[in-house]
Amino acid sequence: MKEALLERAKQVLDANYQEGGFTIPSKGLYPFQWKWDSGFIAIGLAHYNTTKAKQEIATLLDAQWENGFVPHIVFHNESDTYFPGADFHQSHLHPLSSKKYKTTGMTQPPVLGFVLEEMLRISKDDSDMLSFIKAHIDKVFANHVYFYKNRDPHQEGLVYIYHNWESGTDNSPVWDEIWEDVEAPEYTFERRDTTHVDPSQRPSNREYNHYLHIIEIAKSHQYNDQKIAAHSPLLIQDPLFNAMLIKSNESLIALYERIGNNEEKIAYLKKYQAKSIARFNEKLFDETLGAYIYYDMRNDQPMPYITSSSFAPLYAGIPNEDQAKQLLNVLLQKFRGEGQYLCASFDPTSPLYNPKKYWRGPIWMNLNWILYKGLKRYGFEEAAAIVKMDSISLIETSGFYEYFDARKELPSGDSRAYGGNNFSWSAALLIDLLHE
Ligand code: 2M8
Repeated sequence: MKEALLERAKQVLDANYQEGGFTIPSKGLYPFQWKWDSGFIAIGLAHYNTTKAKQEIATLLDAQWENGFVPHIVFHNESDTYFPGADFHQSHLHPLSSKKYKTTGMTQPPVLGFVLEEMLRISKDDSDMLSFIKAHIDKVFANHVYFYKNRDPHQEGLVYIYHNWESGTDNSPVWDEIWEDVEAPEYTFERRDTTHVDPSQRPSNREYNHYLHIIEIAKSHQYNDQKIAAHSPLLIQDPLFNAMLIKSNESLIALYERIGNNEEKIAYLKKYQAKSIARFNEKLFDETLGAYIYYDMRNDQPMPYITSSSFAPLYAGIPNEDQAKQLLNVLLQKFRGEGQYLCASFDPTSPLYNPKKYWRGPIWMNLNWILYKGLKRYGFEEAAAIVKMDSISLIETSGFYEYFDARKELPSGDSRAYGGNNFSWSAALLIDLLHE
């Protein structure tokens, strides 16, 4: 059974592999290279094809900008199955953007540091993987320096995102209150995502107007970070994004220590690591909710929502023992409750929860993988086993979909899995979970 599932997962990844040396998330729906998708994909590939795993990361880093920025999409090829494409984003507006590839001018959660460490773990520390890491780690380090230099205007150790697409959790209900205060123009555009997936499972046109509006603002400032920080209506310290940066800092420190002769970089990372963790706990932990939340820098106020991102700090070792226990309680009570698989992407007890719509409720395998690792880190073995079991059985019974309904009992006729099929990170992370 396990072998057959592994084989199917490899087939999904291999079918999504492209000649340019990267893997698309899903045919038709996402026809380019995405930043954090590539990170998760490389973890799966490392289990059976280290050449491709290394190539996945090398290709992504090849599109790094001269200022250390790593974009969220690399447009290696032309495709008219996706909107907005390279012509809309116009990354060339930024003077330091990649001269080799067209990309977007926004980024995604900084997963690459821990991805490198995972690749080394999976490849059983082989010297070939270590030489690959030696050759690429400075680019990832430069990406962290970019974040601390350009995305942390108050020098807090917490970085901002300026677009909901940077969070990776695109249409989370968390962003609703931002849109309420913004007058986005009605653009004329042709959605392509809704030709691949039922529109009821995707963001609305109104939301797309907001997404495009922020890009237009960023473009009007040539993607200049300082100007974006001054003008973007969305300016958020996101718990997932910052937890990924902190986890990746930790991995870079461990890898540099292993490589040796990198004392200055280690000292830099350690300085930010201590500051970031302290500020994260001070600013983003909500004592009343017992969970990590978001901070709206534009309106200078906390955003008290619990999402699957609220648990990501466990993976980065951010919470103390007491905070970790509070998180576990919230997870088991609100997210598992009586009849839910783990882990819904948005608080199932909230009126804003929608079990079928994209990042407004369904389960996502990358967040489940981060949660599983985090629970293990704190010794919450039972809860970790539930997350692992739920993840495997959802894929086994429904297929390698993009997202899954968390409700154990579904209304008759409802399907369990949605979005793109043969979705790469669902396959890649299942491979990793099956090897655990
Ligand atoms: C989704 O986002 C893209 C925009 O980046 C889209 O909806 O067009 C998100 O789920 C994101 O997290 C993911 O990286 C991307 C590709 O899988 O799709």
